[in-house]
Amino acid sequence: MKDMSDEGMKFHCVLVSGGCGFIGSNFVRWVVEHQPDTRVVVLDALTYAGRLDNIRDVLGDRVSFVHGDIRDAELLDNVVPGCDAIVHFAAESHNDNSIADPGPFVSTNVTGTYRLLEAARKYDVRFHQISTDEVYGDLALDDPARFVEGRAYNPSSPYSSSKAAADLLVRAWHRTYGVRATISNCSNNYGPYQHVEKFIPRQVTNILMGVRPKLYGDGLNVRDWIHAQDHSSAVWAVLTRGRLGQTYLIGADGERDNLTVLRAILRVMGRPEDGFDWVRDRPGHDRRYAIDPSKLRTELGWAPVHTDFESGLKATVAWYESHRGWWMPVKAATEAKYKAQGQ
Ligand code: NAD
Ligand code: TDX
Repeated sequence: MKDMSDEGMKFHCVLVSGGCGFIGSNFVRWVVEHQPDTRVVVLDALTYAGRLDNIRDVLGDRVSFVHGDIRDAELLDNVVPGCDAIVHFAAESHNDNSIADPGPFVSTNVTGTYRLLEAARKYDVRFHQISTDEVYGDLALDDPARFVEGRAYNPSSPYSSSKAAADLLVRAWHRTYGVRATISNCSNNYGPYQHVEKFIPRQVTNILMGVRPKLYGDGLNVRDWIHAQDHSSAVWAVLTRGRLGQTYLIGADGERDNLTVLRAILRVMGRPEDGFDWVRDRPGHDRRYAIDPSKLRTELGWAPVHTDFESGLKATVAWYESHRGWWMPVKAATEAKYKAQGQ
């Protein structure tokens, strides 16, 4: 089934939960491109955030698709034994949605992770948990600290607390049952295929539709941006070479406040830098996230490729400009939700 080489563990078949979402689909494409000996089975419920179109170009001999829910234990009995690793992306992922309606977050992120862990235990399959830096809560703007692996969990939102709960289940299943598990906690991703509910695609598509971008609160909240392809290469490094039972933080030294990012988008798109609206702040809005990726870099030798944020942003803007048919059908409903929230 699996063996070791200088490059680490080899996996012949990886089950990717949530592989039709933003980061999951980027990861599937990354594996197809960089790991010729690995097959991928995508398991996805195709919620509002998941689309088969996101992986249609790579479906075939090496990538297959199973339409189903990670909470369905019977389905997992059929799908999990065929693979030697699970990379678990599936989640409800948007903070604003979690504030409006936390139920699906507890159900998919906590119960769903529990079901997958039980399947990994039953069939002795390697398990990698995709998590977020938000489990650590936030930092003050003037705090010189960045998040490190040993920091105590202190999540703020229903979304981040459900991810924190899931991470704790992973740790317990490793320690108690010996499930061969690792966790990675990554910072904010950007790139193609991100849903228009998220910050960068929302602003880019607003501008493309002639609508003014919307900035929450005072715009000074800081996020630590990383390209989804760099997240993918880091996940592969942890999956194949990470120490079992360990957590690895993934970040690319990309701290920027929201106002700076929005002005960069406006500049790249040839609009005046003050051409946006200030809107109601997010309740409980985390002030700053910042990742210290030293462990990943020194222990696993990982480094990001997309180190120039402005050029990554330009390419992302170009992707949304040339994929109107991808985002247009969901734009109006997304904005209607925001409007109802005063955002
Ligand atoms: P996304 O919302 O774009 O995609 C989530 C995918 O999961 C969708 O394809 C959806 O259909 C699927 N899904 C949801 N519920 C499911 C269920 N019950 N069963 C099966 N499939 C289900 O999310 P994303 O932004 O790509 O995030 C992916 C993962 O990465 C999440 O676990 C998230 O917490 C984590 N993460 C995201 C970021 C970020 O910046 N977006 C940063 C760090 C970590
Ligand atoms: O219209 C907006 N205006 C605005 O100012 C939106 C949608 C967001 N914002 C702000 C809120 C945040 O400070 O921009 C920042 C980024 O917002 P989101 O894209 O919603 O991301 P965030 O809440 O930081 O969470 C993201 O990164 C961590 C992902 O959605 C999570 O899945 C991941 O875990």
